[in-house]
Amino acid sequence: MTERSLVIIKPDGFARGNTGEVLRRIETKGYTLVAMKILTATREMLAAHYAEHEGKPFYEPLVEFMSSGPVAAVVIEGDGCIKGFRSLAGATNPTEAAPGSIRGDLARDWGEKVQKNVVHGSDSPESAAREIGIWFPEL
Ligand code: DAT
Ligand code: MG
Repeated sequence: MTERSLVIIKPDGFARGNTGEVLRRIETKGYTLVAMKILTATREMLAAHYAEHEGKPFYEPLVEFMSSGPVAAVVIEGDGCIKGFRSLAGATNPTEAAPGSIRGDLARDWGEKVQKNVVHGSDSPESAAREIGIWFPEL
């Protein structure tokens, strides 16, 4: 079924100039770019986006990190793209992410309280709809 996913090139990836590389992998895979913007997220947006993680030890460092600089937010489209992008992204922990995946190739552990892993990708159709509403209310 054709679906959409929210992808974010996080502040670490954006600052290191990885946006083009991530977009290249998405396009090479065959997914379509539907909308894209560069912005610095507010704490309010991130509180909504990461509501499921509130109270966890990495929550505050995560919100701090995600609001620390510009990100590229992208809506992608294609059959199975939610699961497909999660596969392109690789495991959450960049040390465990397989070589060949975005996180496996472009990210590493820096010994901080939050794992900086270059990209976000929605994890279900429900999350995708909710997250696209936060980042692209105009869609
Ligand atoms: P994902 O981004 O793979 O969906 P998640 O939703 O569980 O992972 O967590 C959101 C982000 O928070 C994740 O990309 C990196 C950070 N994070 C998750 N678990 C962590 C942990 N145990 N320690 C440090 N940072 C963590
Ligand atoms: Mg997640």
